[in-house]
Amino acid sequence: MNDDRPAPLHVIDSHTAGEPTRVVLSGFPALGEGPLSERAARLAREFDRYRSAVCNEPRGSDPLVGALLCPPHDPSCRLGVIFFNNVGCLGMCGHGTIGLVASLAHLGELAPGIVRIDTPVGPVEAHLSEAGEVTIANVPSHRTVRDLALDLPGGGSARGDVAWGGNWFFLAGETTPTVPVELGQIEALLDLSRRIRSAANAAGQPVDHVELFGPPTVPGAHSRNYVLCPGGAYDRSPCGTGTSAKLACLAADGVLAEGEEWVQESVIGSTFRARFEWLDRATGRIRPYITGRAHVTAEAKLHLDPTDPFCWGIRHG
Ligand code: PYC
Repeated sequence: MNDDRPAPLHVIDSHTAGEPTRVVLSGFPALGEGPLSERAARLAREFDRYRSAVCNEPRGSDPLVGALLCPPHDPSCRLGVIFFNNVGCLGMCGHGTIGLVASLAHLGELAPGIVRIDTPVGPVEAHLSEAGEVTIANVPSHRTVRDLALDLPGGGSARGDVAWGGNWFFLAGETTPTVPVELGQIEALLDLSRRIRSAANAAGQPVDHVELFGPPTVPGAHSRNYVLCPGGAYDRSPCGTGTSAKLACLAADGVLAEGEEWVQESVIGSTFRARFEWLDRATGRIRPYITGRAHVTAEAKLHLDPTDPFCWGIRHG
């Protein structure tokens, strides 16, 4: 055994409504103390290769979200977590929080009940039911721009809202071209959503995710979405932070009442149940509640062999 070999990373994998999460339980370099936002910045500055080793091929895949378990900074929290993906760190991750709670329950480290979790964008609360469902009380969410018109690079246009749900979203209404939110249209959805994100960023909007909508196909669902993630993958789940941003827009438009249920279907046909409570009607700030279920798929040690040319993952860009 080579003595220079970094310690293996102990991970547990799950999927939430089809979207994968890999919780890193141990082996990651220590990020020190302080707010999780500062620790995420340190991760990106000094240990980005570990993020890539966890999420990118050959060990990971484009849609995979890593969840580094760490001590909380906020004293009201029992756990801390930093989420990351194939290209960098995320603020919050709804499906990832559901995956984290289900994974810790699987390991016998969490019992049904409420757990507060610190994240780089503020604390969230998760409730694990006896039946294994997880409900997240997400960070305060709000819409910042209504009905923004965008001319897209390469032609076409889009109108939609910009909202915060723990990450920044452009939620498209009308688009030209119009692409059906169907699995058979993934390439066209990817092309359209990438061009929307470029146009939103060029217009000075801090958008990292793009959400397109279509009619639901699952009984009881209100809408079906397609969500472009920062690294070019699409979310297999209905996206917890994206559904939070959607709730903020529905609340601001007066289309959904406080406490009323919204069932969001994903492009693969999985669902989250959602509702909100008002935090401040004047500024449009809401507290979103997102309910879903995760299933554990694997527990593993990731080996980091410095003689492996792809030890630190096949990087994007
Ligand atoms: O569920 O919030 C979410 C999420 C963000 C990126 C992928 N999933």
